[in-house]
Amino acid sequence: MSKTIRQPLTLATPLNTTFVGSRVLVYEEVTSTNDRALALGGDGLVVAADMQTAGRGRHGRSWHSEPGLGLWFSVVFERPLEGLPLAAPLAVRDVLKAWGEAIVKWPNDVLLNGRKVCGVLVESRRNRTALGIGINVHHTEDDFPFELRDRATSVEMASGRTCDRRELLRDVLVRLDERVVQLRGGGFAQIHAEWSEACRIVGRRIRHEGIEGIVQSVDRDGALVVETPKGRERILLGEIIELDGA
Ligand code: BT5
Repeated sequence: MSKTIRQPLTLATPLNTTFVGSRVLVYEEVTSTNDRALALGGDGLVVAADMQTAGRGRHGRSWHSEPGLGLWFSVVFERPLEGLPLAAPLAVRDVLKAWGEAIVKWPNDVLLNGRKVCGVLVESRRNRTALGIGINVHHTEDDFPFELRDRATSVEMASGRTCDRRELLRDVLVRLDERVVQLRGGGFAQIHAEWSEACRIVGRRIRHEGIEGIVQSVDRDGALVVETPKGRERILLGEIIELDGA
């Protein structure tokens, strides 16, 4: 298993952004970049780390953060901003298009060539929000734990090309900044529509906790509105199984 940190994580060039990256702090090790971001605060602050000892996903799941092999970072927002969990995967997808077939998977994963390459975790404490993004970059299959090997990929695995983490971080922060500017300028509806389209989930038959139905729409919180034999259900959390390829 490769444990070598290939190149220290810094930014490739200064950021020319409006909001994201007002400061950028890079740590060798943190528990979770979201923890550090929420503790420090500062609108637009980016906290990145080579290593997370307790990287996490949603609902208490863990996020595998092999040291030095990925981008593990968080952005701080000091005011609530509706639409962040939708805007972030779109920004990552737009950058990763250059590295393979990048698609957004409901609710906020990004897949590269059909496997998960990125996860997004938005957490808030009072008015402060941390937008956490994890992107696998240098991993080979052996760098993932056994149970993830058939579901996860990295930018280099998917593309077969060498990727500079520093450049990828810069590209993602720049794209993210554009999306944040769009959201702050009243662009929620547009981002919601784009994200909803990108998830390709409307019209599909799904199963969730024993209930089956057809997805009618995705509401403003990102929840699926599903028509089931027992009426309309709203699914915001948990795993869904897609039952057809429509
Ligand atoms: C996510 O949760 O996908 C959100 C992951 C967010 C990670 C970032 S890293 C920076 C910041 N700091 C943190 O502590 N977190 C954020 P969820 O949808 O719940 O998916 C978690 C599931 O993805 C796990 O249960 C595994 O099945 C799978 N998984 C874990 N690590 C993975 C990895 N590195 N690549 C692909 N899949 C992974």
